[in-house]
Amino acid sequence: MDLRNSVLATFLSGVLMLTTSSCKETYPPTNLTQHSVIPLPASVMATNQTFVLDEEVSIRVEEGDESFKNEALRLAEMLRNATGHDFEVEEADKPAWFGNSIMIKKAAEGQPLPASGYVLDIQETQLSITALSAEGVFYGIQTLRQILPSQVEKTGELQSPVLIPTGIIRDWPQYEYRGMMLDVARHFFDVPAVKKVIDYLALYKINTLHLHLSDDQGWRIEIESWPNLTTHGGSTEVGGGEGGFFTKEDYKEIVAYAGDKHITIVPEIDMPGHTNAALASYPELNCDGKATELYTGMKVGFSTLCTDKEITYEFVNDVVREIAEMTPGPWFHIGGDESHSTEQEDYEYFMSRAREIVKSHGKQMIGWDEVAHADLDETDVVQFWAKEENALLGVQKGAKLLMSPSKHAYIDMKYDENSRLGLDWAGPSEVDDAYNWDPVHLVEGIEKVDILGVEAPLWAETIETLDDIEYLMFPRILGIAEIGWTATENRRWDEYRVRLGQHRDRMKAMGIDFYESPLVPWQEEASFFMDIEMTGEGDE
Ligand code: TNX
Repeated sequence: MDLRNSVLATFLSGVLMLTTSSCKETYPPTNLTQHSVIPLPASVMATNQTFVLDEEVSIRVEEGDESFKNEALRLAEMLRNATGHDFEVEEADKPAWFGNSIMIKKAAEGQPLPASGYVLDIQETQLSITALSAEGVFYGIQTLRQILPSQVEKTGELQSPVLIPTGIIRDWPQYEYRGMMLDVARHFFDVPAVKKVIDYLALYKINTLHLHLSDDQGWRIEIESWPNLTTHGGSTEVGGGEGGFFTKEDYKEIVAYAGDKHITIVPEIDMPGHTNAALASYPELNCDGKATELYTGMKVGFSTLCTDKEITYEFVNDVVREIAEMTPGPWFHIGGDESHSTEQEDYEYFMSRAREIVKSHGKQMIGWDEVAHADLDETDVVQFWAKEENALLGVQKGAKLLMSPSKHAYIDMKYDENSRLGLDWAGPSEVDDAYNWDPVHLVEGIEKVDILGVEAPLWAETIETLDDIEYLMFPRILGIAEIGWTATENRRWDEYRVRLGQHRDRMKAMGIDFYESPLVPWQEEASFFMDIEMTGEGDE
């Protein structure tokens, strides 16, 4: 840290202030409220000065808490990758003597800040992220990341110094569960693809990834006590491709990778319907004792486990036990949708028993909304996708709701009739359809306290590659992220679409193949972070 740089920094902010006040037409003021952060933060206050982020910035974290230190290291690594400069993390609770500092701080207990909230306080010589938990710091870093130019998403392309507008962002989420579901059963997606999805979700503060691990067309998770599930049941997919599956090591790798980014994995084994891959792998799971053929079509509702055989419950117990053992998160999803070939009475009996099995392995059950007909209590979660009366019934039994209304939240739907991928039974679903809804107002009679959160399911009948995932996910997933995070009264489509339009360069920088919806005013990102050259050009 030398005096020269500190003087340069002070000089630069001086020049910036002069130019912004003297030639407003040429340069926008450094106004933090002109950010385009998604999801929209709870409050943003601008103080119209500049923090200079250059190679001399010292990243500091208070001694003592490893999880906070990890977040500081993460920030240093992000800046190192982007600029090529070697940022170090220092353990100190005071800013540096010379030069500017970024401080990662633990909020004092009793601060009026929710556990996963953060305060990003940008002053002229000091930028701090304060939170009660490492998760909160992580979200503060994601906000800072979006305030930086999109080159931050690339290796070695961020030119320093970067001028950051000063101000204070106080922010916290509305809902505890902000999720996406990836169907790896209809088509299989491998570990690198799932990790990419996790990377994407993290930037928008989504904290849950639900993996749909089994369906008629494929079983995708190794179960040691029932090995044919994957060797046979995992060997194909929609259209007849070769399928695939996660070994236990793969699954653990995904769980750990997600956990590092404060994302919880929710495993789903869909039952008693959507089970043809299992029924083809083990004859004893069928009522007639005969294995079915593998299935590579796109129909639903034709398969069922045999609900009155005891072996079925041994099977469910083994599967839930082996997966629960590898899953640190609190939830286990047991499907329960579209069991059209199971008698209603058998369905209710089966789902109630499967739920008990989930509980016996220390997890809370999630089920698609039909599960509301089984025994439920306040520890269970009903995932609303189709029937309002099921959502209400679930709430009457004390369960919480996870909102995935198919008309709005199903990101496997086509955007319009010309979309190159997607289904259309609940759509089409343009970017405004995916944004313009409120979890509380979908079902008459439910209240915010009944709702655990929101989730956007990406079913995979029509998608086969990471590019395909990106096309259906982006940009709709940003809207879902905002619905889960930002208070309804602060959300407006007209304002959101402009902010979203400014994410074009960032998505491109990340290499995302997104759908350029005609409803969004796509544009170059605004540069309230002017660099030196621009400041120079501003002189008249
Ligand atoms: C309905 S939504 C399903 C899935 C399909 C999806 C296609 C739900 C709980 N079940 O099995 O993949 O539609 O959009």
